Amino acid sequence: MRPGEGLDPVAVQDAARRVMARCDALASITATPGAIERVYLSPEHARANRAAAGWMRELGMTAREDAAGNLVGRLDTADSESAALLLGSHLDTVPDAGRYDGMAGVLIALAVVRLLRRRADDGTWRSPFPFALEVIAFWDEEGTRFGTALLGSSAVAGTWDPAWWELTDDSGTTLREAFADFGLDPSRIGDAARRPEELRGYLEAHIEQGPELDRRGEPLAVVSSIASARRFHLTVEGQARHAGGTPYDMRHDALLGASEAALAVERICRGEHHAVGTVGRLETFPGAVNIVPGEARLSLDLRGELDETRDRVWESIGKELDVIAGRRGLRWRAEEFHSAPAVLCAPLLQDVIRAGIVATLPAGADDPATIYSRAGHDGMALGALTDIGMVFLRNPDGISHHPAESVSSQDVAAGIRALGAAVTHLAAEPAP
Ligand code: HGY
Ligand code: MN
Ligand code: MN
Repeated sequence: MRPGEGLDPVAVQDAARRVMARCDALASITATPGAIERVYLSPEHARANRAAAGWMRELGMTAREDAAGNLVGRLDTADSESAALLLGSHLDTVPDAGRYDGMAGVLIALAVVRLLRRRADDGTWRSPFPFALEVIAFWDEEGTRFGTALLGSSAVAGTWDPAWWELTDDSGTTLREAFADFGLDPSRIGDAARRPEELRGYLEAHIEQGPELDRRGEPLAVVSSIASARRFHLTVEGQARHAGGTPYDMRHDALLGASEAALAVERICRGEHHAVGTVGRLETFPGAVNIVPGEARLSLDLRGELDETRDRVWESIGKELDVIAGRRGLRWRAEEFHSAPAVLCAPLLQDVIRAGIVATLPAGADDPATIYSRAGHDGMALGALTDIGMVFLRNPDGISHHPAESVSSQDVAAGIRALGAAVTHLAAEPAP
């Protein structure tokens, strides 16, 4: 089968409709009626895994939950010991999420398996390639429950940090307790780790979560790299005082200091082409209407195309915080709770993704765009284990981490064809 051929257009459209319908089905598995929220080691995690495991088994795949709660489906070749090409994305969400961030990638991967699998003589379904096909549904890509992101993919990459066991969620439940409540054994976390020789690589389809493809009027793009990330809890300390009796020249207002800091983050990052900083959460204490805020706690999500861009911006923000604190008689401190380096998508996997997208385009069309991902993805963790590649799907208006997040069935069909063709191209490459 020539790359990109063999995928019957009617079957692809049918597969795209199934992806959209199953994104809707997964959207109904939520902790928050009327919104989408599915966090790590929750009852919704278990329900989503059960649904996806059923979809894997109906394709003739085996399906198992690994020691970190990720769901792993496998379609063997004739040799059950062969290395596997890993496809997938994540099924956990941010609060009040859209229904395609992560979910579309897992379901597009299953659609590709459905379209590429072949019946063996004994009637079982097999991977027709020199590698098995695995589909993984990672958990805790977002870090919504415990703050630190990429927990599930870090377990698979073998980079689990034992310090994470003491992370707590908003109710004070530790990650260790949540593991046990979910039915997982913390002492077996190492069993989730895969060995490099087991894998041929990792390919993920994901909505762009930005406006570039929409602005270009193109359905798909090759991803060159995934931006680096650092996340902080910032605390600004001033002095709580009477809101009426305290003249301004005696105030050390933590909220105003934090507000200047948030504006400084925007100003400094706007000055850098490939860095972005966001204050997503701000709380004041004691938080009464008639008390000057004595303390402000804010989150900072910092990203850069390159680690050094991100770190340079963090240094500038720190200097600016010193100036603000000095002027207002405040103190500030930072606690970093997540850090992930930028990860390059492997050149070979960029090439097969590009060839896969080209296979979906009319003859003579321009080459597809190659863009870096400003959003984080599980590939940031998996890059420590194996080669990673990504294909982006157009995300109208770029809105994501919001219920208005969308993707068209047509672009999902294009994504299925492109990922399928990329897998076929990779199979034609000599094994490493
Ligand atoms: O936050 C991110 O960039 C990703 O969606 N987890
Ligand atoms: Mn996300
Ligand atoms: Mn995502």
